[in-house]
Amino acid sequence: MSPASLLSTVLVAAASVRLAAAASAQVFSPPSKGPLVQTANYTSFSNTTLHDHKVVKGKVFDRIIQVWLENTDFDVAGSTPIFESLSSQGITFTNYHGVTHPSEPNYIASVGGDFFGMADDNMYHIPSNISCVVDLLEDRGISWATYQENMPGVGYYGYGYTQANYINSSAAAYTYYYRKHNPLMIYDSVALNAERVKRVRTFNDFANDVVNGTLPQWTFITPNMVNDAHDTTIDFAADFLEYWLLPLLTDPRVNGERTLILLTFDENETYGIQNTVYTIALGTAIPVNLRGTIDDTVYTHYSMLSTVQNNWSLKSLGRQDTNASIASVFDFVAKKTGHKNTPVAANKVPHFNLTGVAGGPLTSAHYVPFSAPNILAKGAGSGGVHLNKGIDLRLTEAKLPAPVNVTAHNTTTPWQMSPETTSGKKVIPCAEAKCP
Ligand SMILES: *[C@@H]1O[C@H](CO)[C@@H](O)[C@H](O)[C@H]1NC(C)=O
Ligand SMILES: *[C@@H]1O[C@H](CO)[C@@H](O)[C@H](O)[C@H]1NC(C)=O
Ligand SMILES: *[C@@H]1O[C@H](CO)[C@@H](O)[C@H](O)[C@H]1NC(C)=O
Ligand SMILES: *[C@@H]1O[C@H](CO)[C@@H](O)[C@H](O)[C@H]1NC(C)=O
Ligand SMILES: *[C@@H]1O[C@H](CO)[C@@H](O)[C@H](O)[C@H]1NC(C)=O
Ligand SMILES: *[C@@H]1O[C@H](CO)[C@@H](O)[C@H](O)[C@H]1NC(C)=O
Ligand SMILES: *[C@@H]1O[C@H](CO)[C@@H](O)[C@H](O)[C@H]1NC(C)=O
Ligand SMILES: *[C@@H]1O[C@H](CO)[C@@H](O)[C@H](O)[C@H]1NC(C)=O
Ligand SMILES: *[C@@H]1O[C@H](CO)[C@@H](O)[C@H](O)[C@H]1NC(C)=O
Ligand SMILES: CC(=O)N[C@H]1CO[C@H](CO)[C@@H](O)[C@@H]1O
Ligand SMILES: CC(=O)N[C@H]1CO[C@H](CO)[C@@H](O)[C@@H]1O
Repeated sequence: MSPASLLSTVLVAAASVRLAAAASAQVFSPPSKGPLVQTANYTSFSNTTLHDHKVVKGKVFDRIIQVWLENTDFDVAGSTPIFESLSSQGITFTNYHGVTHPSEPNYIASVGGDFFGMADDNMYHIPSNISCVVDLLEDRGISWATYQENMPGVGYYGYGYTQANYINSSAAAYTYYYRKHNPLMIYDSVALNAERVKRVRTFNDFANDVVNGTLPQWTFITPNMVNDAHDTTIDFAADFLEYWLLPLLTDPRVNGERTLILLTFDENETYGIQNTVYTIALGTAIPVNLRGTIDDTVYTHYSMLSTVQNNWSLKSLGRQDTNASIASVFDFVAKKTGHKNTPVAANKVPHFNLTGVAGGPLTSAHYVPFSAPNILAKGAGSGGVHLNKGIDLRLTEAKLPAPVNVTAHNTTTPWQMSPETTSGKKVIPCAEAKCP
């Protein structure tokens, strides 16, 4: 079947799903006069900009912007007109996967190379000796930032933020921002570092940075809980993209030369099936002859890491970012850099619709301490495995103890913090050295 007819078959199949979901929807309303205009709907105004004027040239792109939407099945996104239109301007990845369920572990995996067993959306932190993409980027002097819509101020640490409902001022206050969608804030190496945390920014800061010409080379963008489709529908998110993304696509301060823009979803909405999410690679970095095409290479959120490593010859994290079968470099990049991906047969694609079965440091049911990165791993960049200060290389995967259910001892993993859940139950983390 030709790529085009394949896509339209997929689209027709999903139309009914969309209609069913639309009934009780909130209606999109723009939070500001435009994506580059500051607004009181975002709580604090920005009066600082970054000062990132240096551009470290990559092999294929000089800037990457990830925009993450929420919980939508592949077919549902694909049958929404704006996605069809964006697909015609870029490359649609038809075999791109979230790495587990629910949201938070997917976000932390995309910047840290693992979800560390996490199987819920609770409040966690990850110790400073565990590296993430920021360590790799700073190694090579590549500027970075994350922009979180409705986060109330730069480097806000809290679990969520509830404010006046800007869409309907007579409705109850609304929680537009959640930390679970702000992955870098969960890594202590960022959150507890006074310089780095200034790069965990709001959408008002985004406006200020773009207007001042200082949008960094690596950016991660999280729209708020209604605009990203989490609390709403794909049609709502489509209206948001029309308001926010479309004007930026024609703005050279955002989509300037050699810019790659990735529009993706954290996870598929239906847990009982494979976790494929609709992902489009857009931007001036996409070769003209590939616009409007489909790429069916097996990718995951780990591909976001391996592709960046490959482009800028970065070190790796020595985790799943170096697992060749699930961290393929985007094909249009690999073709130019000469990187060889490991092909995965259609019947060998792992199931990524996991629900709480993996052991790791961020799960109370199967708690295991953090392991050191695999220092022998070979990533898609050059150079070795990055090691943060304080990492104990003796703690290899093989030497870790068997998983323990610390819940049975009335504690949680040491890396969980209050609030444990929305039920407000108090959290008592076990002290790491003494965890059962
Ligand atoms: C806040 O959002 C509402 C809803 O879209 C809009 O009517 C209002 O103009 C916005 N406020 C500002 C200052 O942009
Ligand atoms: C800058 O913004 C911060 C946060 O909104 C505010 O606390 C501070 O007073 C502002 N400073 C100036 C000079 O406006
Ligand atoms: C994701 O969800 C959709 C439901 O629309 C389902 O048809 C699909 O099989 C799931 N996974 C893939 C492969 O998109
Ligand atoms: C706004 O919220 C109020 C209070 O919940 C509700 O009665 C009203 O229907 C809402 N308006 C719209 C346009 O949804
Ligand atoms: C994951 O998806 C596969 C393929 O659709 C299905 O067979 C399996 O039962 C699903 N697993 C879970 C935990 O839902
Ligand atoms: C690589 O990923 C596959 C699929 O998730 C997994 O089965 C395998 O254990 C991983 N390999 C390593 C070395 O972690
Ligand atoms: C990471 O640091 C913590 C202290 O914050 C320590 O307990 C742990 O053993 C270290 N883990 C590794 C893998 O180095
Ligand atoms: C862990 O312990 C809790 C409390 O005893 C229990 O409810 C839960 O089923 C256990 N989980 C696993 C995976 O053993
Ligand atoms: C955990 O708490 C329950 C209920 O308070 C109690 O019955 C149980 O003995 C406690 N378990 C441990 C290991 O302390
Ligand atoms: C901190 C800073 O330089 N901000 C500037 C960003 O751009 C706007 C509009 O040009 C200026 O008003 C700010 O001073
Ligand atoms: C071939 C090429 O452009 N390589 C560049 C990739 O990125 C690094 C930055 O880490 C540059 O130093 C290389 O020159």
